[in-house]
Amino acid sequence: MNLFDYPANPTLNLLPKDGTVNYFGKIFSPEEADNYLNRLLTNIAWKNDEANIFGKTIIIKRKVAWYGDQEFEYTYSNITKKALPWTKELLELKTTIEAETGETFNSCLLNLYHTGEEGMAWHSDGEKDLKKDGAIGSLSFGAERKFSFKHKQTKEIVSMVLEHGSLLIMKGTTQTHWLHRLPPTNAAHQARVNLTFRTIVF
Ligand SMILES: [Mn+2]
Repeated sequence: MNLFDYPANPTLNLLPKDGTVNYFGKIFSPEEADNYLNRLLTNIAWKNDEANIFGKTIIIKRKVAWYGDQEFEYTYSNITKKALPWTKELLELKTTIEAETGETFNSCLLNLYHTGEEGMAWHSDGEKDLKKDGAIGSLSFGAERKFSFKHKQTKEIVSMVLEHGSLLIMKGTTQTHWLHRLPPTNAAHQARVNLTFRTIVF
Protein backbone atom coordinates (compact mmCIF):
# COMPACT_ATOMS: atom_id res chain seq x y z
CA MET A 1 0.00 0.00 0.00
CA ASN A 2 1.17 3.50 -0.74
CA LEU A 3 1.56 5.74 2.30
CA PHE A 4 -0.59 8.37 0.64
CA ASP A 5 -3.64 6.44 -0.52
CA TYR A 6 -5.81 9.39 -1.52
CA PRO A 7 -3.71 12.11 -3.08
CA ALA A 8 -5.35 15.47 -2.40
CA ASN A 9 -4.86 18.61 -4.46
CA PRO A 10 -3.93 21.47 -2.09
CA THR A 11 -4.35 24.09 -4.84
CA LEU A 12 -8.05 23.27 -5.15
CA ASN A 13 -10.43 25.60 -3.26
CA LEU A 14 -13.11 23.41 -1.65
CA LEU A 15 -15.41 26.42 -1.11
CA PRO A 16 -17.40 27.66 -4.13
CA LYS A 17 -17.11 31.34 -3.03
CA ASP A 18 -16.42 33.82 -0.18
CA GLY A 19 -13.36 32.11 1.28
CA THR A 20 -10.60 29.58 0.70
CA VAL A 21 -10.26 26.06 2.12
CA ASN A 22 -7.42 23.82 0.89
CA TYR A 23 -7.11 20.17 1.86
CA PHE A 24 -3.54 18.84 1.67
CA GLY A 25 -4.54 15.28 2.59
CA LYS A 26 -2.20 13.09 4.63
CA ILE A 27 1.08 14.97 5.03
CA PHE A 28 2.48 12.28 7.38
CA SER A 29 2.98 8.55 6.88
CA PRO A 30 0.73 6.34 9.09
CA GLU A 31 3.74 5.60 11.35
CA GLU A 32 4.59 9.28 11.81
CA ALA A 33 0.92 10.12 12.38
CA ASP A 34 0.53 7.34 15.01
CA ASN A 35 3.66 8.61 16.71
CA TYR A 36 2.41 12.21 16.85
CA LEU A 37 -1.00 11.08 18.11
CA ASN A 38 0.62 9.20 21.00
CA ARG A 39 3.02 12.01 21.86
CA LEU A 40 0.22 14.59 21.82
CA LEU A 41 -2.08 12.43 23.97
CA THR A 42 0.76 12.04 26.50
CA ASN A 43 2.57 15.39 26.50
CA ILE A 44 -0.16 18.00 26.07
CA ALA A 45 -1.64 19.61 29.22
CA TRP A 46 -5.21 18.58 28.35
CA LYS A 47 -8.03 20.14 30.37
CA ASN A 48 -11.77 19.68 30.05
CA ASP A 49 -13.20 22.58 28.10
CA GLU A 50 -15.46 24.99 29.98
CA ALA A 51 -18.08 27.45 28.85
CA ASN A 52 -19.60 30.33 30.77
CA ILE A 53 -23.31 30.36 29.93
CA PHE A 54 -25.50 32.90 31.76
CA GLY A 55 -22.90 33.14 34.52
CA LYS A 56 -22.72 29.38 35.05
CA THR A 57 -19.57 27.41 34.27
CA ILE A 58 -20.32 24.28 32.26
CA ILE A 59 -17.71 21.48 32.09
CA ILE A 60 -17.44 19.93 28.63
CA LYS A 61 -16.20 16.36 27.92
CA ARG A 62 -14.00 17.46 25.04
CA LYS A 63 -10.51 18.46 26.20
CA VAL A 64 -8.56 21.50 25.05
CA ALA A 65 -5.14 23.10 25.35
CA TRP A 66 -3.65 26.38 24.18
CA TYR A 67 0.02 26.99 23.30
CA GLY A 68 1.95 29.87 21.75
CA ASP A 69 5.07 31.99 21.21
CA GLN A 70 4.11 34.12 24.21
CA GLU A 71 1.64 33.94 27.09
CA PHE A 72 -1.12 35.11 24.74
CA GLU A 73 -4.53 35.43 26.32
CA TYR A 74 -7.34 33.92 24.36
CA THR A 75 -11.04 34.30 25.13
CA TYR A 76 -13.92 32.21 23.89
CA SER A 77 -17.20 31.11 25.46
CA ASN A 78 -16.48 33.93 27.97
CA ILE A 79 -13.43 32.10 29.41
CA THR A 80 -9.93 33.56 29.13
CA LYS A 81 -6.91 31.25 28.82
CA LYS A 82 -3.18 31.96 28.85
CA ALA A 83 -1.02 30.17 26.27
CA LEU A 84 1.58 27.64 27.47
CA PRO A 85 5.08 27.57 25.88
CA TRP A 86 5.50 25.29 22.81
CA THR A 87 6.34 21.62 23.36
CA LYS A 88 8.93 19.87 21.15
CA GLU A 89 6.28 18.12 19.02
CA LEU A 90 4.19 21.27 18.60
CA LEU A 91 7.23 23.18 17.33
CA GLU A 92 8.04 20.33 14.90
CA LEU A 93 4.45 20.35 13.63
CA LYS A 94 4.39 24.16 13.35
CA THR A 95 7.63 24.11 11.32
CA THR A 96 6.28 21.33 9.08
CA ILE A 97 3.02 23.08 8.21
CA GLU A 98 4.70 26.48 7.80
CA ALA A 99 6.96 24.88 5.17
CA GLU A 100 4.01 23.07 3.58
CA THR A 101 1.78 26.16 3.33
CA GLY A 102 4.12 29.17 3.23
CA GLU A 103 2.14 30.68 6.12
CA THR A 104 3.36 31.52 9.64
CA PHE A 105 1.62 30.88 12.95
CA ASN A 106 2.23 32.03 16.54
CA SER A 107 -0.24 29.94 18.52
CA CYS A 108 -2.17 26.69 18.53
CA LEU A 109 -5.52 25.63 19.97
CA LEU A 110 -5.79 21.87 20.47
CA ASN A 111 -8.98 19.83 20.86
CA LEU A 112 -9.27 16.20 21.99
CA TYR A 113 -12.45 14.38 21.00
CA HIS A 114 -12.40 11.09 22.95
CA THR A 115 -14.99 9.33 20.73
CA GLY A 116 -17.45 10.17 17.94
CA GLU A 117 -19.98 11.27 20.58
CA GLU A 118 -17.96 14.43 21.05
CA GLY A 119 -18.10 17.13 18.38
CA MET A 120 -18.25 20.87 17.88
CA ALA A 121 -21.37 22.88 16.99
CA TRP A 122 -21.61 25.41 14.13
CA HIS A 123 -19.35 28.41 14.71
CA SER A 124 -16.68 30.49 13.00
CA ASP A 125 -13.24 31.32 14.36
CA GLY A 126 -14.01 35.02 14.49
CA GLU A 127 -12.39 35.94 17.78
CA LYS A 128 -11.25 39.56 17.81
CA ASP A 129 -7.64 38.71 18.73
CA LEU A 130 -7.17 36.53 15.62
CA LYS A 131 -5.42 38.14 12.64
CA LYS A 132 -8.13 39.30 10.22
CA ASP A 133 -8.40 36.90 7.26
CA GLY A 134 -5.26 35.13 8.55
CA ALA A 135 -4.69 31.48 7.66
CA ILE A 136 -5.69 28.78 10.16
CA GLY A 137 -3.81 25.49 9.74
CA SER A 138 -5.73 22.44 10.99
CA LEU A 139 -3.92 19.15 11.61
CA SER A 140 -5.87 15.97 12.42
CA PHE A 141 -4.62 12.83 14.16
CA GLY A 142 -6.60 9.75 15.15
CA ALA A 143 -10.18 8.95 14.18
CA GLU A 144 -11.26 10.15 10.73
CA ARG A 145 -14.12 12.61 11.13
CA LYS A 146 -16.44 14.47 8.81
CA PHE A 147 -16.01 18.27 8.83
CA SER A 148 -18.57 20.66 7.34
CA PHE A 149 -18.87 24.28 6.28
CA LYS A 150 -22.19 26.18 6.01
CA HIS A 151 -22.51 29.51 4.20
CA LYS A 152 -24.00 32.09 6.58
CA GLN A 153 -26.41 33.57 3.96
CA THR A 154 -27.13 30.83 1.42
CA LYS A 155 -26.91 27.92 3.97
CA GLU A 156 -24.99 25.94 1.31
CA ILE A 157 -23.05 23.05 2.90
CA VAL A 158 -19.63 21.69 1.91
CA SER A 159 -18.26 18.60 3.72
CA MET A 160 -15.04 16.64 3.71
CA VAL A 161 -13.38 13.84 5.71
CA LEU A 162 -10.32 14.79 7.75
CA GLU A 163 -7.89 11.86 7.72
CA HIS A 164 -5.27 10.70 10.24
CA GLY A 165 -2.15 12.86 9.69
CA SER A 166 -3.88 15.33 7.37
CA LEU A 167 -3.69 19.10 6.95
CA LEU A 168 -6.48 21.53 6.07
CA ILE A 169 -6.07 25.30 5.66
CA MET A 170 -8.84 27.90 6.04
CA LYS A 171 -7.99 31.42 4.90
CA GLY A 172 -9.16 34.67 3.31
CA THR A 173 -12.77 35.56 4.15
CA THR A 174 -13.75 31.99 5.18
CA GLN A 175 -14.52 32.92 8.82
CA THR A 176 -16.58 35.97 7.77
CA HIS A 177 -18.90 34.06 5.42
CA TRP A 178 -18.86 30.43 6.57
CA LEU A 179 -19.59 28.50 9.77
CA HIS A 180 -17.92 25.14 10.40
CA ARG A 181 -18.65 22.17 12.64
CA LEU A 182 -17.51 18.69 13.58
CA PRO A 183 -20.72 16.63 13.68
CA PRO A 184 -21.00 13.86 16.30
CA THR A 185 -21.04 10.37 14.78
CA ASN A 186 -21.63 6.75 15.83
CA ALA A 187 -18.95 5.64 13.38
CA ALA A 188 -15.90 6.85 15.35
CA HIS A 189 -14.87 4.97 18.51
CA GLN A 190 -11.29 6.20 18.71
CA ALA A 191 -9.95 9.57 19.82
CA ARG A 192 -9.22 12.43 17.44
CA VAL A 193 -6.74 15.19 18.20
CA ASN A 194 -7.11 18.40 16.21
CA LEU A 195 -4.54 21.19 16.22
CA THR A 196 -5.46 24.59 14.81
CA PHE A 197 -2.45 26.82 14.28
CA ARG A 198 -3.37 30.50 14.26
CA THR A 199 -1.98 34.02 14.32
CA ILE A 200 -2.88 36.16 17.32
CA VAL A 201 -2.47 39.93 17.11
CA PHE A 202 -2.51 42.55 19.86
MN1 LIG B 1 -13.32 26.38 14.78
